[in-house]
Amino acid sequence: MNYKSKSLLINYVSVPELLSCLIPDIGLALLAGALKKEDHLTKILDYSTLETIKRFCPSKHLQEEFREISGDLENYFQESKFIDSDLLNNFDLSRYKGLLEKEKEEKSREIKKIINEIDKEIQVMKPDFIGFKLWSGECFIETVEIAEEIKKRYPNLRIIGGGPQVDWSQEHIYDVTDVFDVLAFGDGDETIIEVAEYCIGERDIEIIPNILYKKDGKVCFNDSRMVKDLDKLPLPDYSYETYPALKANNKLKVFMLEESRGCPHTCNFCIHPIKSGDRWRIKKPERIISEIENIINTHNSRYFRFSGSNTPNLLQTQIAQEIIKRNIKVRYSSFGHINAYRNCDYSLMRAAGCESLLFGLETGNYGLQKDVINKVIKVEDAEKVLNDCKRSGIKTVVSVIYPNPKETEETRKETLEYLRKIKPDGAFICMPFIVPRTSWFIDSDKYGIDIPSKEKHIRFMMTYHVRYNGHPILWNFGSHKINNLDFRQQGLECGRFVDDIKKIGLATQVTEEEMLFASIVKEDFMDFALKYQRIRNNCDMEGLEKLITNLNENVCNVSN
Ligand code: B12
Ligand code: SF4
Repeated sequence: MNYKSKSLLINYVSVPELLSCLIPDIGLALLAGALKKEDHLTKILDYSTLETIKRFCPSKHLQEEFREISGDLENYFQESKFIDSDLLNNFDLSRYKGLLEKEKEEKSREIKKIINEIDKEIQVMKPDFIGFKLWSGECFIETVEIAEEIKKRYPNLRIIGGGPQVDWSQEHIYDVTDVFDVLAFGDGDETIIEVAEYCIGERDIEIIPNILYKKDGKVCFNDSRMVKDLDKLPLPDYSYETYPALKANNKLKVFMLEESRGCPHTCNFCIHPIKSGDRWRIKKPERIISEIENIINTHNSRYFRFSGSNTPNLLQTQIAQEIIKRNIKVRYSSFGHINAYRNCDYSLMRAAGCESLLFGLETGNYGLQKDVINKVIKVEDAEKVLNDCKRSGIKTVVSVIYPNPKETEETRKETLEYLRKIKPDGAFICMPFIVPRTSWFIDSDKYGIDIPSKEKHIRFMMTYHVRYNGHPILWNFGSHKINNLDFRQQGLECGRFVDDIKKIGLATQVTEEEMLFASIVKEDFMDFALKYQRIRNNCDMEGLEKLITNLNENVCNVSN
């Protein structure tokens, strides 16, 4: 077969921390589907795998050193224990940072090997371009390191970056590196075809939508364009030929299911409507079901997580109706919005296989909801939705930001009271992220967010690494202040709030997808989450392989 172009698409996330990082990457699978449909050859090299976790596992000696100083702080969230204030106040931060440096040295040896592996792929395929998915966190710096070395070895090979980091940071990526010939933001499905044509000299760069690039030292932005009809998109390509990491148990065989893009709400902290549009674009339920059937037929998996940030309630109902009509046995989890979900038919959704839902609350205080978050959710509405879910057997997680800008002792108490009243199965507490291009970033002064240098803050957000399971004191530090609290104090406050959540008897830091994973092996979700944490903290690679194998062996089963 004569292909128009050849490419490698790379997903590198450094050390995949969450179990959900092993879910196959729908973004790259979609790009591969689009390329293949137009006769462009492509292959996905996904390093977010079990193999990568194993190869980045710190040496025994380093593991012991970490354990010695972090102790209980490492698996703080899911344990029901509380952290002694002496441990926090006396925490040896500089020694901890020293250990992180040592960890970096160990990792850099593996990164060199990864570069050589990519090099071998290049020699075999001789691609016209390489596309990197760019995330934020330490993985961004490492991806840049990989891309720069590849560029050094193959100066004429075009290197493209795309994905969430570009949505956040846009032209600021060029302050860090010039390695990317093109950066793609927003929807990539149509852009990737035009980028491929550009890379083989068949399209002018000026007319490709959703990209930025450098010309004569200046950054040029092209127009943005969203995919109008999601139903017309090719199916994501999860074939072993295109996506070899899916072989064996290197990835988790739970799949993302794209039902919608965009969100009509404009919460002040959220990038989603900026990236994907401030109105919903939805797929027809029949099309969604055909994607489900495709996964069942090719990978024998019946477990899905919807990828939309705010799945419309009507679509939820229609998907459930269609699943029941066709008698397809599946389990799935999704995000939802309490205000829109007040009258959902939860019994129907449960009967269709809905296992768990995550609702963004952010705060229980009306003033903060209105002035800081821009999402007002009445306690009685939340109570009704969560009770309805409970009665139907659907588990719920509510996410809360703490400390919010303008947070006070009073608002803190109100949020706790609110949570006590609505009793979700889990509460997920996040520190506030001040994401570039959002209202919290642009109008920071209005919210009492003190960002000494916006340039520096963007740089910080590019590499910000959340250690999801460790106490926030272990997270890396920005220079911005919220309510006059520096970053370390925000971390301590967040930890104090998590302690209070535990005291009111709620499970913390468990996600709706972990609830879905636990249902595959019919375990209590908290036991499952804790087991995963212990395995990771003990670097028990055998245990991890067993856990993933067990999940993958059971994704074909759905029982009541
Ligand atoms: C579902 C989800 C996940 C799933 C991902 C499942 C999967 N592997 O596909 C899970 C739970 C694993 C996950 C994990 C993480 N996530 Co997440 N996630 C999301 C969420 C809710 C939806 C993403 C999605 O599926 N979108 C739909 C698909 C189709 O879009 P897409 O993947 O972005 O790809 C499109 C474009 O971006 C573009 N594109 C993507 N890559 C490339 C590459 C090239 C070359 C080109 C041209 C185009 C292109 O084309 C694609 C098709 O249109 C978003 C929030 C949101 N609604 O966007 C956060 C979000 C993307 N996640 C975020 C983060 C930080 C993470 C983590 C890094 C967290 C962590 N520190 O561990 C991890 C790492 C991811 C990993 N693979 O290991 C951030 C991204 C921030 C950033 N700037 O990087 C977001 C925006 C949430 C937030 N905090 O605001 N995530
Ligand atoms: S937080 Fe949720 S509801 Fe608010 S804008 Fe983002 S996606 Fe929409």
